[in-house]
Amino acid sequence: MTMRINKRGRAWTLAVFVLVVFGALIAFYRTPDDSFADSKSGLRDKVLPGELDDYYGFFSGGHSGEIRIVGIPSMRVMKRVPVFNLDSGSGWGITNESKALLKGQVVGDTHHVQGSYVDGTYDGKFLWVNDKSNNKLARIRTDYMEVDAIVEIPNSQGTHGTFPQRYPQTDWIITNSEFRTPYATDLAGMSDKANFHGVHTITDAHKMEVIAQVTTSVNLDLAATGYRGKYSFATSYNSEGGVTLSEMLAKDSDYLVVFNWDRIKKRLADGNFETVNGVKMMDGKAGSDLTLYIPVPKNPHGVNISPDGKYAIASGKVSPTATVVALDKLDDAFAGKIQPIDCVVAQPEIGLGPLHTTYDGNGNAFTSLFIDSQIVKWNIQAAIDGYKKPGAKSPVIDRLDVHYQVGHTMASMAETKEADGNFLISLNKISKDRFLNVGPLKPENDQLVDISQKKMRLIKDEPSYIEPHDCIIVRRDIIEPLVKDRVKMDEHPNFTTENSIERDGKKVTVRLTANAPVFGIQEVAVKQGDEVTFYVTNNDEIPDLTHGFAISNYNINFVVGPYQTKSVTFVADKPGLYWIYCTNFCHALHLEMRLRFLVEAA
Ligand code: CUK
Ligand code: CUA
Ligand code: CA
Repeated sequence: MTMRINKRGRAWTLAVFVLVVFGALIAFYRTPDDSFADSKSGLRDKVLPGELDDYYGFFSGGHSGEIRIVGIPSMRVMKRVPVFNLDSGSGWGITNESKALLKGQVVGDTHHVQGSYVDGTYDGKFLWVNDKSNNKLARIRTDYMEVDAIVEIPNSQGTHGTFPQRYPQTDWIITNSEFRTPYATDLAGMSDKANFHGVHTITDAHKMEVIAQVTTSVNLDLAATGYRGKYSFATSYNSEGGVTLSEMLAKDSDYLVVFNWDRIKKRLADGNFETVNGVKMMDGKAGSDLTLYIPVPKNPHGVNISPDGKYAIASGKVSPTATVVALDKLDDAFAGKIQPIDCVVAQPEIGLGPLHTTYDGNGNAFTSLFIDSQIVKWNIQAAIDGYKKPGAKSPVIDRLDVHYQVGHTMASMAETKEADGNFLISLNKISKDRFLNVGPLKPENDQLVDISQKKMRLIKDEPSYIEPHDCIIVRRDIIEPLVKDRVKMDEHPNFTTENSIERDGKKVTVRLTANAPVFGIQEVAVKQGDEVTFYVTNNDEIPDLTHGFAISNYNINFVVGPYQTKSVTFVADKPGLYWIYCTNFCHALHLEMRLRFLVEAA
């Protein structure tokens, strides 16, 4: 009997021992990305049903042509804002108002969303985003979260990097042309690579008109502006002036190009420029007093300014380094007192495929490593202290595996002087095994990371539709008070509170109110071949009460928000009766909200 109890006791002890050891091993091998537990830092990383997020994330949508508004930390997509694309959900690209901005465009490639600044931080009023495919820049007003202006950037292809002026406020926006092109249109001119140029374009942020362009012989890729309103920046990976991959990789070093705004302004004031295709053009090629060419190792990609305004950090891409440029040396370099290379104050080795750098506001940089699939956290001052000191300690503090192949990374408020070091987004190009298989085209993986502690902690995986390149993370208190529930009704010159049908020859104009659950007119009769314009005003003031307007078989479908007016013009070319109906579920009698459109055969 005693024997058996002892045996049983020993078995229990052994079992408990094995469990403890196992538990300890599991705890030991738990990498930060296994941890979905609550933050130890006190950072709120969960948003429960009914709660609101702390930040607005504005994400570019890549070749979907749109931008997206994402709540952070929940990563919930709140809204897709169509920009350069056609959007059936809102009717962007269908209505006269959006067509006037799009000018026939139905595709776009948005890479970089940026916000408007006052004194080095966001004022929350506007966003800008580039279109790399059709060389345009769009502005979004944040009160309605709609595009209100689009400007074409002439003489530029691969219009890629874009950044607003940060100080004293956003009056200028710069854009870079990644693809060098010639002005010539004859075969000999287009074939001569010596004619190819990059352009750094300055656009008036208020008027949305191009002010001037500075040309370079090298290509210009990512963009940044300083915190003093004096300089803008472009990385160049094609200092070779090559047109093939091998040519563009020939040299070991390319450039960070710096543009001097005081000197550009003086040239404008003096009339010291050429006019090319209607644009004031200045030569900023090597040797020009407008530009400074700082050598950086092999085919650099991103350039980001630290929130204290002291440093520009260019990521090496083909080189495993980040290059730290001290901005307080630029004045001397432009004055010829020091060489461009003397502005480089550190060049730490950080890992393979550095693309973009973001900041926590505490002196640390976080760089995305495309090839290593990591975010690497490193200390800027440590890198400067160890520069060119053999045996110096690595400035790297932490590495976080991300899944997989990260492009941009962005921390909360990191592109402002108010960088707060709370959250970081890793925009990963490949999601591979992280989500259900949905066919050959997989989602991207946008990962949310807690950077409030020494070690980074992965909080969340979020699949996303193609293909956010970049984002900014803006504190809620900056944006939320500006966002409106309804538009100003008289903002549209043809808003209507009355209903009418007018005919002028073959032109028919219908003014139509929409009040849940009725349209103000029940029947509109026209003749085949008439040119018909509908102005539709939503007269409901209740927030969120949106009406739709679709004409059966006429390829017309759009929505109008509270107090909003939109219009559409088309030729009534198909005879018959076509029901016009509300597409947006607005009322218990939403389905009954419709009218007859009669087209009498010619
Ligand atoms: S580029 Cu895409 S990952 Cu267009 Cu900002 Cu670097
Ligand atoms: Cu109006 Cu549905
Ligand atoms: Ca190169």
